[in-house]
Amino acid sequence: IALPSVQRGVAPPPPLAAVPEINLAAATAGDAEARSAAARAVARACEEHGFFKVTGHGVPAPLLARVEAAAAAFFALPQRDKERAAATVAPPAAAGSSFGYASKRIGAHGDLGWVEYLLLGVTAGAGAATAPVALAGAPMSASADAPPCCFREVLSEYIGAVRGLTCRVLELMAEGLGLGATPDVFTRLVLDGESDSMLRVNHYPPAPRPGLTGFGAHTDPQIVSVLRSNAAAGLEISLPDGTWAAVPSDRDSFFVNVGDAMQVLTNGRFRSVRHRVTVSSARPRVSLIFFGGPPPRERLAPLPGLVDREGGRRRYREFTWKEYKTSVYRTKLADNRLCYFETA
Ligand code: GA4
Repeated sequence: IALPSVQRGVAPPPPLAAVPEINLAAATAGDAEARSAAARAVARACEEHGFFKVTGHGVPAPLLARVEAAAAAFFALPQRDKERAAATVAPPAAAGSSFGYASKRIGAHGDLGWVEYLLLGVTAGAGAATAPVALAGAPMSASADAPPCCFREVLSEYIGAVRGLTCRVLELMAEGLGLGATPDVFTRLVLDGESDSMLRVNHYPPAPRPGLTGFGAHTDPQIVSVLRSNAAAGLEISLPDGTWAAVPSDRDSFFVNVGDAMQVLTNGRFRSVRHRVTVSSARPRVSLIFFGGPPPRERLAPLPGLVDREGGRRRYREFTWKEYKTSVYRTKLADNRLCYFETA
């Protein structure tokens, strides 16, 4: 496989001056005033950047350490073992998704990155944020004595925790939008038994030369994405003026991206943020991203309460998540996928 495109001679973007930051512990344990201030801050970050950082998240540090170690152990396996693990995965839960292990190839239309990854479907665990989750696409066991013997279990535990965190963030988003009367307007989609949510485990090996594209610029199709990485840098976001900013890594925090579906539901008020990963670091980057997605049958359209405030102009037509996914899997990574769903 040819190397992904290199941004030769281009200076790395400057670090994001002020990463919007939300302390979830302070927002949820504090008084009503602290909570509504946090909800407003979340809404502002989603409007301006479509991106913010979450501290005080409550996901135990030992769990983060275990999942990171298990991921590193999996990616350290011989290539043939990783590929064998990919061949033994459960069938994809949602049409269009490509679950399992892959190296360098992203999607089905020729996108390449300096990355290897596991893509897993989160297929069950309806009802409560704490309900156990099942995985589609997780390696059963790469080899008898290899570390992934417990990989599934630790990933399930991690997903349970990160999904709970995602729901608390989604509740703050609803409140920040003035939808406090229906706090579950977004969480119900992610907690649905048929929710098309996913976990992506990325490993960016040290780059053979600096400035290599690990994961090219794109927006995430889902409602929201919640990322955690080790201390290696690489994540960059596109600012409203089109320039890029590097996001300093922080292994003690989570980063939240607004996705395309959320941009639609909010009638464009929240921005689906373009982002990418550049591998310049000498040390490997490991990141885990939980993508909160709706059930395939779910009809998505701008929420009436938000359209009214804009004089009734609906910026997107109604479509099902299944329809959107089908469309997404026809596009290349960098493409604008929402334009086909805009109203005239
Ligand atoms: C980007 C966000 C998620 O990682 C993902 C990606 C998916 C894939 O890797 O299979 C896509 C990409 C993502 C958007 C456009 C299509 C589909 C690769 C690609 C070229 C799992 C997702 O849902 O969309």
